[in-house]
Amino acid sequence: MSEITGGELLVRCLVGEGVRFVFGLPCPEVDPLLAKLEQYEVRFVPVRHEAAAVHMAEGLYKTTGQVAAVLGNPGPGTANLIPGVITARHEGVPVVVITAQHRLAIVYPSPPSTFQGQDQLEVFKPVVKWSGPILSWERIPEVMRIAFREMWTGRPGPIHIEIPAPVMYATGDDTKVRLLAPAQYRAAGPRPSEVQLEEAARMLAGAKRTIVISGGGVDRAGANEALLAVVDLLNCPVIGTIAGRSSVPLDHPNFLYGYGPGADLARRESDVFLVVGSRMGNLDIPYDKYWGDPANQKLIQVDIDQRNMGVTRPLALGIVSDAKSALEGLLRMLKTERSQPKRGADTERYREVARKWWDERFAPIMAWRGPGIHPALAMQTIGKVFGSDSIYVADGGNTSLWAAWFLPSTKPRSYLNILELGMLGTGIPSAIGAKLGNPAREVVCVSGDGAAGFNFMEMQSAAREGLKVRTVVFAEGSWSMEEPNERMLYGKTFGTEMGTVRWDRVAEGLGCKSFYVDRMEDLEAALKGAKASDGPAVVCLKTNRDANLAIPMELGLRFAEVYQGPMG
Ligand SMILES: Cc1ncc(C[n+]2csc(CCOP(=O)(O)OP(=O)(O)O)c2C)c(N)n1
Ligand SMILES: [Mg+2]
Repeated sequence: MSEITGGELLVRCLVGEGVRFVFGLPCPEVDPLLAKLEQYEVRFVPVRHEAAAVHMAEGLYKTTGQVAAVLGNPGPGTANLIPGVITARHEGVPVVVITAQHRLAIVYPSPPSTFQGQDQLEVFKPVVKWSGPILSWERIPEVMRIAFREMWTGRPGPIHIEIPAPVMYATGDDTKVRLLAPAQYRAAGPRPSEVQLEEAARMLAGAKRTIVISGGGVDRAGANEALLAVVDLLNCPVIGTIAGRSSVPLDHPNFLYGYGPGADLARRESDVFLVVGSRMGNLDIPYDKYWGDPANQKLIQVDIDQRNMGVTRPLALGIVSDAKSALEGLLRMLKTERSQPKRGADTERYREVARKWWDERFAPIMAWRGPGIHPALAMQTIGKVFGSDSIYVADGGNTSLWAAWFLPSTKPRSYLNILELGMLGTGIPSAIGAKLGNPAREVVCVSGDGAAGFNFMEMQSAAREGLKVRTVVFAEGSWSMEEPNERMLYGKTFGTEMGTVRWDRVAEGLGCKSFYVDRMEDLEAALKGAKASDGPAVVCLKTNRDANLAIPMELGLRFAEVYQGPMG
C-alpha cells in the first residue's frame, strides 16, 4: 500500500491510455500532476498560449494517432484553451482537456467575489464531445473511463474533465483503485458485417464504372494500404478529398485530382461510388453538377460515425465501421467475386482530361518570371528541397491553396491543414506536435503571414524544446484571401493591409535560425540552410502580392461554391 495524490492517479490513467505528452502551463492547482510526469515518462511541453497547446496535440495525433492531454488553469488558461478545443472538435481530433478548478466552496456557482472564477463546465459543454467533473479521489479512474469511452465513440473528438485543486492534492491508497486497460472497458471497432461486405463487393463488381473517394478518415484509421489494394483490384480512379490529401499518393497511377473536369467526368460516368472516411462536405463541392445525378449512382459509404452517413449524397449502402477493417474485409470479398472489373482505359481517359486542364490552368504560373517570388513556384522549390518524405503543415488563406496544389505528394498522415474549421494560426503549433511525435522526420510548416502571426511565439517553444521545425512564412503583407471580394464588390480593400513584418528578425529574437529571401534565385540556398539548422528555423519569404492573388479563375469560382452552394 502507498498513498498517492489525485494528480499521480490521473497520470497513471493517462499513461494507461497511451498519453505521452501534456501541453499547457503550470499552475498550483495542477502541480501534483506535473510533479509526477517525469516519473511516468510523460513529457510536459509548456506553451505560449493555451490554444496552441491543443493545436500541438492535434499535430501529434494526426501524424501518429497518439492522444495527448492539455491543461488550463482556473479562469484565463481555461478560457484560452477554447479556440483550440473548437478546432479539435471540428477536425475530429481526440484530446484530453484537463481544466483545474478552485476549492469547491467558491464555485458552482462562482460568487462575483471569486478571483479567476468561472463555472467552466458550462463553458465547455457545447464545444467538446463530453464534459464532466471529478469530485473525489476515488472516482478518478472511473470518470476517466467514461471520458475515454466518449472520446472514441463515433468520430473522435476532445473530452473535458475538470478537477478541483483539492481532488488533485487529495491522497488515497493506490491498492484500493482498479485501473483497467483500454480493451477491458471498451470495444474495438465498429466492424462491418459479412452481409454488408458481400453486398458492397457485389455492387462494385457488378458496376459499369466505379470510383473510390478517399477522405481524411483513411489516414486516421491507417487504412491507406487497404484502400490502395481495393483501388488496384478494381483498377478504377481514386480521388482524395481536400482534407484527405495525404490519404492517397498523388502520383498513384489511378489518382485523379478532385477539383477539375477529369474528376467531374469520372464521377458523372460512375454508377457505383465507394466513399471512405469522408462526409463529402462542402469543401468537396458535392453538388450534382460536379458529382452527377444520384438517380444513376449507387453510393457505398464507409464511416466510423453514423452521423456522417448520407449527409450530402443519398446512400445505397452505409457501413458504419472502422475504415481499415471495412476495406480489408471488402478486399477479401472482392477477391472471391467472379466478375472482376477491368477499367484501366477509363482511368487513363479521365487522367488525360485532368492533366490537360491542369497544364492549361497553371501554364501562366509556370511561365511566370517575376518580379519577385511567386508563391506557387516557391512551394515547388520547398518540395524540391524537403522531398516527399517530410511532413508538411499548411496554414493561411491563398498560401494554403498554393501549398495544396504545389507541394509534393506525401506519405500517409503527412499533410496537415485545418480543413474543417479553417482556423488560421494552427500551423506552427501543429508542426511542433508533429515533430514531437516524429523526431526523425523533417517537419515543414508553410504559412501565410496572417496565419503566422497568431501563434508565432510558439517558435520559441520549439527553440526551448530543441525541435527542428522549419517554418516558411509567405510574407506578401496582406490577408490576401479576403481581398478579391472587397475589390470586386467595392473597388477597394479595407482591413487586408497587414504592414511589413520581418519574420526572420522576430524568429532570431525567439532563438531560431533565420533567413530572409526576396529573390527566387536565393530561395533554394535559404531552404537548404534552414534544413541544415540544428534548431528550429524560419524563412521569411517576401512573395509577390499580385502573384499570391492570382488564383486561377475557375478554381476560385469552385471555392466560391463551397460557401455559396452550386452556382450556374
Ligand atoms: C482565426 C481566423 N480568422 C479569420 C479567418 C478568415 N480568413 C480566412 S483566410 C484569411 C486571410 C489569411 O491571410 P494569410 O494567412 O496571410 O494568407 P494569404 O491569403 O495572404 O495567403 C482570413 C482572414 C480564419 N479563417 N481564421
Ligand atoms: Mg498573407
